Amino acid sequence: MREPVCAYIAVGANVGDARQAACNAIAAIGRLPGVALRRQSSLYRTAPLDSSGPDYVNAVVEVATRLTAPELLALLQRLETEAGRERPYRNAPRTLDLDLLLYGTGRIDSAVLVVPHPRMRERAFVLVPLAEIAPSRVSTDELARVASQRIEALPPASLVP
Ligand code: A4P
Ligand code: MG
Repeated sequence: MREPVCAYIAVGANVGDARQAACNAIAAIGRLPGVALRRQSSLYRTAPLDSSGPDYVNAVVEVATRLTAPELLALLQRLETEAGRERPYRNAPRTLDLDLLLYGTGRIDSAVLVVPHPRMRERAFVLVPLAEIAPSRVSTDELARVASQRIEALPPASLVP
């Protein structure tokens, strides 16, 4: 059987109850066959970047998986659809966006999957939560380059009245 691979997934939502959608998505990722949830970042409130609508809720999770990257992407896309995701146009506001950021040390460049995610290093909403759970994967220079993008950690749900 294939050895498990460490992968990182970005979770984003900005339509409806985005916080609940992100929490539900993280729980659902942990239930996927062939996927074990290893770490999850805090939830962050972030300003839309190249996108419209309300603030996003973003997070990053680390998983160990025996799935191939295309198999994992297919299951993530199924979770997006189950969460009511519609795709009227690129970067439209979304109930749930699940992007595969890193898959081991693998590099993939196919028509349907590019890994590492090509825009992840430009985005505070990816780099800040990734640095929280995998500090060795993000440099301080990279964090400095996105420091002007608005992002704030949300308090744990149990502290919200
Ligand atoms: N695809 C290729 N590589 C990947 C990958 N590594 N992970 C393909 C996931 N999908 C990948 O994605 C379009 C196609 O990309 C998929 O069919 C898949 O085969 P999509 O999710 O259907 O469409 P999208 O969301 O419009 O594109 P994408 O690439 O996810 O958008 P971005 O560039 O990730 O931007 N601002 C804040 N604050 N927070 C956000 O979360 N998200 C975006 C989405 C823009 N602004 C944001 C946020
Ligand atoms: Mg996406």
